[in-house]
Amino acid sequence: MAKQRTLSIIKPDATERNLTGKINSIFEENGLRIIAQKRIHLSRRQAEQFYAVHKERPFYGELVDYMISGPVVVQALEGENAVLKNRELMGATDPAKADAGTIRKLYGEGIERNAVHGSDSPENAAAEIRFFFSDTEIVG
Ligand code: IDP
Ligand code: MG
Repeated sequence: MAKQRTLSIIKPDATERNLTGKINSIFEENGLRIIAQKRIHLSRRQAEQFYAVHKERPFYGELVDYMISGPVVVQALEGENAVLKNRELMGATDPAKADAGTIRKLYGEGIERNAVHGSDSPENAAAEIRFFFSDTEIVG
């Protein structure tokens, strides 16, 4: 399988607890290369746009509030089968249901404060990477 890219976000609950390095180590030790990265504070509008797919879900408002409650680290990851690989490393949305050793099992605090975001398909990955990064900010 060819190299693939995916969008990852280290969420406010994780940056608050200074877990960026530990989470990045998991990516790097498992064949994902961080080819773009920046620490930013999302605006409400950015968070609303990014999660627009969840607009009708009951947790949408809270999710947006949470995502703008502190800094996040947005990053593009590259590697073999990167989208699925990252989803495997992340674990299930609810940390209580995530497999042992996954990022969410290790570091998630709850179903909302679950430490990381990862794209769920190659198509969404491309759109999400474009949402945060220009071509010159991505160095593979
Ligand atoms: P994913 O991040 O595993 O792809 P999604 O269903 O796409 O999960 O949900 C996006 C984010 O919304 C989750 O990562 C989590 O932060 C939050 N979320 C999902 N389901 C719930 C819920 O039932 N209650 C509160 N927050 C939720
Ligand atoms: Mg999702």
